[in-house]
This record gives sequence, structure tokens and C-alpha cells, in this order.
Amino acid sequence: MQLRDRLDQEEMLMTAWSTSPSVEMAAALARCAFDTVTVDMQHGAHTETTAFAAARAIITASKPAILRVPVGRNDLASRALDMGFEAVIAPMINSVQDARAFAAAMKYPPMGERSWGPVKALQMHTSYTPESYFRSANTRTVSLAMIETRAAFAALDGILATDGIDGVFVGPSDLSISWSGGAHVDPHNEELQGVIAEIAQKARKAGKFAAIFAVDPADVPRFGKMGYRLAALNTDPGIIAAGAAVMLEKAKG
Ligand code: 3PY
Ligand code: MG
Repeated sequence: MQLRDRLDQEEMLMTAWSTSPSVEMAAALARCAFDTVTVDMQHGAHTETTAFAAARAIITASKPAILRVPVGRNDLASRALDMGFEAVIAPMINSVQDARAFAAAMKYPPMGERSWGPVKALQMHTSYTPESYFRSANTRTVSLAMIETRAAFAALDGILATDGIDGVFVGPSDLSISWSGGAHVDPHNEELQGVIAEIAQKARKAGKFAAIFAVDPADVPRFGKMGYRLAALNTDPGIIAAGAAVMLEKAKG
């Protein structure tokens, strides 16, 4: 498992975002120069079957696989790790209680309550024995709690202090909805930029990772300066559209 090492080295990692329930598409993303591929089961169309097959394809392409689970699906967070995903993003972690429940699903005792059975993970990550996997899993797997509401921001210190939470992942669109009291969705809202910077600062101070969804890849260098170390570059339809625009522009001379 390699994601944790790269995050520890302070690299700015870019993840592709797979929403189409297609293993071939996830494999194609993994073969691009992205550092990792995130499979989205919250807003993406992946089922468990396509998500788990996508994980195998991504890992076969020598990239770490990340899963975003639907809201509250801590059972699926444990299962994702059993299937070989190295990190799980949990949306709408709005309280310390939410963070504790997510962390419990992600980590083996005594830190958490993850149940033993990484059968597929051991097939995918062949350098591990059951014993070495067990001994290292709590420090190698990455649990990312999404901060995307005012409530989450208010509870941030407690969420960051929760054992078993390795980092936070900012959802700027939902954050903009919550911040404006439901008035609009605007991930680029100027008012939010200070909040986004503060989340990264607090995460780093707590010794945790900060990650963010970048609707516009041009925002990533700024996020990097704020202290973010993992950025999602839009979604697979966005990646195709951006590639198509470049190709068509070239073709038209
Ligand atoms: C958000 O911006 O709210 C997200 O969840 C990004 O995927
Ligand atoms: Mg969101």
C-alpha cells in the first residue's frame, strides 16, 4: 500500500474521480498520469460490483484506489478496505460522533472496531502476510472525513482530534450551500476561501492530512500553498470534456 507513504512525503497528489460505473473507464483513468483514482459511490453511479472491480483494475495498474462511500455507510468503508482500497472518503462528517463511528469502521482494535477479513486486499497487495497486514493496517489505511457543512467546520477541532481519522477532505460545493444557508452552490465563493485555508492549517497543526475537491484544476496550486496534499481533479466526464476540448482545438489548427 503506497498512498500513505506518498502523503507522508508531503507530495501534492492528484486523484482522478471515477463516477461512471465502468471498470474499463476506471482502468483508463489509472493509466493516465494521476497519482490515484477515487471511485465515487456517493454521487457517482458505481455499484458495489463495479466499485470493487474498479479497485482491482486500478491496483493492477499500480495505482492506489480510494473509495468515497455514500453518507453514513461505515459498513461499506470497512468493506472497501477488505477489497483493497487504501483510503476511504466519508461524506458529511458533521460531528465528533460521526467521525468516531467512521474511524471505528476503518481501524482494527484497539483503535477501532474493524472486523477481520481482508481476503481480497491480501490478494491485491501481495507483499503482505495476514499478520503484517494486521499490524500495519491502522497506520497504512487512510480515513478522510469530509468537511462540507458549517456544523462540520464548527466541530473541526474535535473531528481532527479523533483517533483513527487520518485527515479531512473538503467538499467546497456542499460547503458553499451550507455556508450560504441554502442560497446557492458556488464552490468558488470568495467568502469560503479563508475557511478552506483555515481547514488545511488546522489539519496540518493536528498532524493530519488535508484534501479537497477541485472543480477547477487551476485552483490546485493555490490549494497546495494552503497546505492541501491531495486534490481531486473534477470528474471523469469533466476529464473527457477537457481532453476533447484540447484535441478539437489542436485539430482545428
Ligand atoms: C462537494 O464539493 O460537496 C463534494 O462533495 C465534492 O465531491
Ligand atoms: Mg459534497
